[in-house]
Formats: sequence, C-alpha cells, structure tokens
Amino acid sequence: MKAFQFNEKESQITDEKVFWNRRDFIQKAGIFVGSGLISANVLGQSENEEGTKQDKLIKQKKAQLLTNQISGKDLKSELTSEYAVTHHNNFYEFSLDKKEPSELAKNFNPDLSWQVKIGGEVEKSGIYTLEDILKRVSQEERIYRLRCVEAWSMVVPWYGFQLGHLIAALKPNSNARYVEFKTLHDSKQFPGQKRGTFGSFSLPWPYTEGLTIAEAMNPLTFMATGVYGKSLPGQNGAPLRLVVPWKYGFKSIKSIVAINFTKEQPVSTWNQRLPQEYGFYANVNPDVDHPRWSQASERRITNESFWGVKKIKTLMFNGYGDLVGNLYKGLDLKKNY
Ligand SMILES: Nc1nc2c(c(=O)[nH]1)N[C@H]1C(S)=C(S)[C@@H](COP(=O)(O)O)O[C@H]1N2
Ligand SMILES: [Mo]
Repeated sequence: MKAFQFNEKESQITDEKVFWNRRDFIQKAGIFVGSGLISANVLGQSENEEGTKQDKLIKQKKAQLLTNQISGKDLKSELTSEYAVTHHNNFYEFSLDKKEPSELAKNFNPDLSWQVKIGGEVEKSGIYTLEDILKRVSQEERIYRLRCVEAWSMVVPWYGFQLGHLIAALKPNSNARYVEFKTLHDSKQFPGQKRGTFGSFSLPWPYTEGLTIAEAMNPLTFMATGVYGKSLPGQNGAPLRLVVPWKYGFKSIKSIVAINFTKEQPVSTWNQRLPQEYGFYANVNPDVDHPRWSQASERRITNESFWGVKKIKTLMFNGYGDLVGNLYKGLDLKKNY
C-alpha cells in the first residue's frame, strides 16, 4: 500500500499562498481602518537600527517557540509506546473494549483509493480519493498529547497534514461557519454498527463530529494518515482521521468519508447521545468536571501496562492554550463544555 505522498502541485501551492496573504492583508487592513491612523512604525521611520534588530530577534525566537509547540518536538521524550498507541483504542465501530479494535481491524486496510465526499458551502465540492487529497497538501510529523474524556492520555507521533491547508485549497464560501465530518457507515466492515451488537447501548451511526471554521483552520488542527512512521492501522482510524489535540479525544473522528461545510452547528455524536455529559466544544478543561468523574488529572499511558501509570495534572486546553485560547475569548467555558 502506498501510504505517504509528498506531491505538491505548483498551482495548488499558489492558491494556498494567495489565500493566506489575503487573510493577512484583510487582518492588517482591518486594524488600520479600525484605529484610523497609520503609525510611523508601519512607515518604517521611527525605529533606530538597534531596536529593529532586537525586534527581529524576538520575533524569530517567538516564531521558533511556536513552531516547536505546533510540531510537538518538545514532547519527544514523553512518547507513548507504539504498542500502547495501537492496542489501547476507542473505536466503537469495532468494539466498546480497548484491546479488541486492534484484533477486529486486522482486515480493515483501506488504501489511497478511499473516497471522501466534500460538500456544502464550498467551491470545490466533489468526491476525492485520498490520493487526490494528498496531492493538494504536504505531509509532516506532529507529536501531540491526546486526552480522552475518560481521563487517560497519551503522547502520539502522528503523520499527516494541517487541515487548514486542505480547506484553503477547497475554497469554502462565506456561508461556511462550521465543518462537519462523518465516519464510514458500513456494518460489513464495522461490526459495532450492526443493530444489537452492544445490547441496549448504541450510538447513532455514522459517527459525526464538527468544528467551527476557525477551529478547523487553526494550525494545530491536523488530519492524520499515519502514526509512528507507518500508515494508520485500522484501529487508529485508517486511512484518514482528525486530530484536534486541545479537545477531548472523541472530537478526533476516525475513518472519515465526508467533510461538509455548513452554516449550522453540526451534530456531535456523543453530544447527541448524552448531551449532559458531552458538549459540542469538548475543550480539555481541568476546571469543568464530567458529571460522573473529575477532569482535574489524567492517567498517562506510556507502555503496555495500560493502567499502571501515575496520575498527572490535566492542563487547560491540554497545554495548547497559547495557540487556541483566543478562539474562545468571551465564551463561558462552563456552559459551553
Ligand atoms: N469513528 C470514531 N471515531 C472516534 C471514536 C469512535 O469510537 N469512533 N472514538 C474517539 C475517542 S473517544 C478517542 S479517545 C479517540 C481515540 O483514538 P485512538 O484510538 O487512535 O487513540 O478516537 C475518537 N474517534
Ligand atoms: Mo475518548
């Protein structure tokens, strides 16, 4: 199976550059119009050489820190073992058990012909194969913390691409306020989707998730195609799954077959199933407990002894507040859990 593609077509890269430049321009223009004046600084007159140099250094340092934080290289020493990442899973389409998905997914090996239907408020709607998608983006490794709402966590080296880069290439229109994702619905491949598999407990299939467009465009938001340098195993959401590291794990929907740009807030499967326990936002927050347990700390899984790891403090936004905190300014995070 050909898993990774580094193809970047000239025209698509240009599209993306134009998109970001335009955004920058609009943001800057917005500031100037808002304040009604252009500072001497902007005209490049007021600063002496010394100040300019220092500013540059500080800027470079900040950019460096930001890059480190996004790529997660600082987490390299905390990596959860490959065995634990691929044998302790939540994937209810296979099983409610943690260990069983790794067994039951052995024959689920989708390849680059996997289809994703792009629709809604977007210019370039249509059915794309994974191969088509990977031609429009470049892939990289990102090491992220993963915090499940059940209060266990891992540190995972994903491989994939920044979702914002794909979104820019797809060109959503101005009505697109949210992005909706759906998992494959096929009970032949996913035994958990057969009626009665879980007795009285069930989820409404297909598993559906959503983000605001700003959340989806955030540089942290990632689409994984691989883990630990290999293509994604079935149990981890092959061949394409979302990774939103500042939110509880259930937002990171697996085996995606549809991406829709919508005006209205999409359904989130767990929010639909148990609205008092699971919100749409689902930001990791040590100050807002689950109705049945505390979220103040977590069990960090490091190796094959899944349950034997001591408790560590849960961080606000799972430690990514610098990069995402501004998305929630003015929002009551207790109400919008
Ligand atoms: N389609 C689908 N996506 C899903 C789930 C699921 O059951 N079905 N489980 C979620 C939960 S609760 C978590 S914690 C993560 C787990 O990802 P991992 O098994 O790769 O660690 O996947 C999320 N994505
Ligand atoms: Mo989870």
